[in-house]
Amino acid sequence: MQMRCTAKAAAFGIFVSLSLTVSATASETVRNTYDAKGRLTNVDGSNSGSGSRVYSFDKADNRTRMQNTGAGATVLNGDAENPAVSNYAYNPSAPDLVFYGGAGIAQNGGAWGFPAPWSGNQVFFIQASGNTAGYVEMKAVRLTVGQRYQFAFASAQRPGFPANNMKIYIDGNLVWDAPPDTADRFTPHPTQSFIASKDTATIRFAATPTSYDSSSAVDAVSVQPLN
Ligand SMILES: [Ca+2]
Repeated sequence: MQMRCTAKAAAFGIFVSLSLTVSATASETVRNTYDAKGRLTNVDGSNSGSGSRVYSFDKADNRTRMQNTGAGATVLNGDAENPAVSNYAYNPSAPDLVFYGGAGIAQNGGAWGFPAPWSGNQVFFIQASGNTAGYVEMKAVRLTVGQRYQFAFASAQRPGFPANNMKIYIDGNLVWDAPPDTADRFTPHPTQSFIASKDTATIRFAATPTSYDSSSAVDAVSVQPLN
């Protein structure tokens, strides 16, 4: 835990701001800032998508407003790290994710034999066999309407199996239609850019149905605003 105090002389008095930095989770630090009266005025998250909350008060010290500022767009659970699975799991119960058919989460070093994850310790897998195919859906949130965005992801083939043509849809619109590049490593890719028409978007990574067993792995799904 880190504590930092600063004091500044102002024209009509002296105010003190106090910042407390605490580890909220293993991957995020949250900094709370208090004013001279001990009121919470700011909450800042370290993750790019966390943004800040700013609290305002009236003269009677009543909290009058909470404003979210600087909260960036993000893909919820887009790194396939939650929940942690043992080896692999088809259709796991996972926060903010929807799985269908032959799809799930695979652990690094597990039976699927995928190369090391692009990020973290787990990846998504989507599998086709018997002319059916699985998919995984995830949500992008905090999009700004009218802003142009681009999704990015990393993909890999399953070693020892034929490549599967992977399709990516954003709110039902096809933005990617190609197999992963290789089976020996993950390769990062951007998708086509798009202009947000609402503040959320659904991203689907789908295998293409095949009569034989073919699979792809996906990791590190992210969204970035473009200028
Ligand atoms: Ca991952």
